[in-house]
Amino acid sequence: MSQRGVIQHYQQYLPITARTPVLTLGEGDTPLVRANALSRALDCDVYLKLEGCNPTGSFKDRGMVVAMAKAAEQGARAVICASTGNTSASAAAYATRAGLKCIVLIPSGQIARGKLAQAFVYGARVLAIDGNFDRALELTRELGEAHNLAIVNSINPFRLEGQKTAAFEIVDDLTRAPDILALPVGNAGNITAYWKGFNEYARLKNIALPQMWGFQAAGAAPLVGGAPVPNPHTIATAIKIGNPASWAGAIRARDESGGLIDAVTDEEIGAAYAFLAAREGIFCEPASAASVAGLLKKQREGKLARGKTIVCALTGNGLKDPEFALASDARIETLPATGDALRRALDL
Ligand code: AN7
Repeated sequence: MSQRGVIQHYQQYLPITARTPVLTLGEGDTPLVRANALSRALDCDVYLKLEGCNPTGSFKDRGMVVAMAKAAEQGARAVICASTGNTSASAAAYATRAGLKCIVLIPSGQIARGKLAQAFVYGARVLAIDGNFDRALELTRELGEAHNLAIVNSINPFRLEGQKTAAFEIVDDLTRAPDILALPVGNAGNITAYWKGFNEYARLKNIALPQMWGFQAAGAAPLVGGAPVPNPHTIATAIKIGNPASWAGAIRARDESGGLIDAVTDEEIGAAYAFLAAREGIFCEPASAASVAGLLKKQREGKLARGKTIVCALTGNGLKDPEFALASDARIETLPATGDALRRALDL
């Protein structure tokens, strides 16, 4: 039993009591891998935090395990969440683990297929609404409060408590904080949680704090524009969010760290996604590539100094969204089943 999971590993830093069930699916302890090609491209020392290696394939599992354990501890009968996909996959898995019913509200037709498959297979009640994520979150708040359902979106503070552990792991691996932590920003729970984690660890371990660099998709960039976006649009469906719940937390992380929140276009996201897969051997989902797209943009603008130590949070696994992968570059050659045909095709 090598895998302890977030609750057991980090209980001293989490609001865990003797009555909290020690749930785990083996979340956390994800790889921090050096990105050699990206380091050369940026003239920096760049590492990728592979959050797609979590049990349901995204960073959400770190916070979900804590939120679900607390919901079980507090005697919830069911949990509810709104989701652009990853939260629903994680909630469905951990609810099953905790023996709770799970209700998921998703924007109809706007969820990557892999995530939808997960929510169904883990046994959640999946309801698609004729509206976007922001509306689904409003409805989640309404139903959760009125009917005593535990809300497991990142407005649940236990989610952020669990998610902050990614910052701890990065500091433990590097023996310091990076100069810059780059990540995609949607509902802004993750940037808020990372900043909390770095600050707590800084007090305990006397380390310097990183700058927080958050990146939103250009068609869904309320934090960059300074106002909610009523009809957000982007290929990166995970971060297609127009009115982030943790707005204030994101602004605080940006300002207190001397960092920035900027926008990247869908084209820039697609290029970074392809770069990571073809040059680094790392398959993340489109939203995750926004962090790398942002770094490449800043470097082009001359706003990234050389020699920095950078960690990019790659928040979700590329297998979540096979349609995006195949739509962008599907060139499958079909050949006769003979050695000669293969030799001709391969110039052997
Ligand atoms: C891969 O699943 O909001 O800024 O409902 O799935 O903490 O919202 C997902 C968000 C980045 C943004 N990368 O994180 C949901 C959901 C991936 C994501 C984000 C999400 P936040």
